[in-house]
Amino acid sequence: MKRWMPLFGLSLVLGCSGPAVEAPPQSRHLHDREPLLTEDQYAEGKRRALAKAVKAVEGRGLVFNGETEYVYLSDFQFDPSVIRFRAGTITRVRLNNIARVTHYFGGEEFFQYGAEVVNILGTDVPTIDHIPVPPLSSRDIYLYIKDPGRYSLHCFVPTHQRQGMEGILEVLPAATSEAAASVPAIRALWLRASTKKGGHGASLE
Ligand SMILES: [Cu+2]
Repeated sequence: MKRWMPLFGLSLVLGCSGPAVEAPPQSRHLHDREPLLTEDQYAEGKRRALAKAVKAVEGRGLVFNGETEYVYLSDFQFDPSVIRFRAGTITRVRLNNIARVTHYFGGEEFFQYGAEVVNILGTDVPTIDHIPVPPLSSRDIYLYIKDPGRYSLHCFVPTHQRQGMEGILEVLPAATSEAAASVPAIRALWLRASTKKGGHGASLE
């Protein structure tokens, strides 16, 4: 047994440099633009969103009180392939992998600008750009939703993506006038974008 140990160590090293498609990717930052708000503003927004989304219930402890999106991962698609979120909320995403291989949920831009993982209610999700979902299993992730926009959703495995495992993660502007007023930068961006497309921004009033 002992004489196999160096070989085992070598295979670990080689494994890291080889085409290890199942390894979770590292977080990568694109720096195409600045986030819309400051770190303090995101922290304050997250604090308020958490206060709304997590409630203490007599006899049940903490329970989640927000929206849940259900996403099915299979060979090779996301269902639904377009998932919408509301800025300024904590949203639970229940990922169900119905395939016999690991698939991944996420995208670089989405996790740079659109959302941030928050580990609450017993979850332990790494802050990486693509979240692995093991075969035939489910996992919940809780996201603090940030900058509005349309972000690419894709599986981390390039061959899966090429076979159709991609979609859109769309972050809509904060919904209520109260929330919109609390994030003027987001509201202004939305109004500017809407005006360009033909003035639908008025519906926010
Ligand atoms: Cu996949």
